[in-house]
Amino acid sequence: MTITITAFERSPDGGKGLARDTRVRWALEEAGLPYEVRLVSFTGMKEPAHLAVHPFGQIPTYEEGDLALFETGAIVFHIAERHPALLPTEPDARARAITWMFAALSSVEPPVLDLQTAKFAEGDKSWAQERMPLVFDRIRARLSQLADRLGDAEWLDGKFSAGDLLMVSVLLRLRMSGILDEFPTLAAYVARGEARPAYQRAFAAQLAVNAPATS
Ligand SMILES: N[C@@H](CCC(=O)N[C@@H](CS)C(=O)NCC(=O)O)C(=O)O
Repeated sequence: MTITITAFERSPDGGKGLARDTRVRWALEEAGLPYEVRLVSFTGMKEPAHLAVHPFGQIPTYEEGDLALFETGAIVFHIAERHPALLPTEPDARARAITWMFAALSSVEPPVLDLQTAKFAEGDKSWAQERMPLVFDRIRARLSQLADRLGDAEWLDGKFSAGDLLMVSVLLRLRMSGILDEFPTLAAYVARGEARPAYQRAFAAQLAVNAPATS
């Protein structure tokens, strides 16, 4: 059955791979599953046809036959459940990998996204600069804990899993801030994720859509 995901018609990041379709593309590439992409505009995302699949009017979505999913955590989990390349089959290792998926999205992504909110949604407020150190401190605190747990390991729990895929995807959003470089083991961890052939294919595919046109 054909898998169709949605992505921005033109991503605001101009092809840096930060839009969340990249993590779904990455999971599909790791699993070796072919997929098609339906591009949607910001207006189209808020129209009934897209809202029927994604109640919050966002990307990405995932459709396969009668199944329609939204939320990258659920989509990556759905892909990973059927592919040992992304989730170990041994029950305890599998449960730990799933724990890292939740950790990426519920414990690490919120402070990371707060930086984006502070810069882009609140940057013009009179109190924005005052709040910024707090935002950075919360990110540093979380990264420090994550770096402690990762130690010198290659991945978070044994072999690469969907937990690493989501964690690397979340951490990539910090690259432009420079804060990742304060944690060399995490920077190296992210670089290992980016070096995976499946990530490279996912990145290239989104770039082909989003790269600024050259004259
Ligand atoms: N928690 C959701 C977040 C989805 C999300 O924020 N998507 C962004 C693109 S990366 C979007 O569609 N933004 C446009 C909008 O919210 O109008 C997920 O992980 O799938």
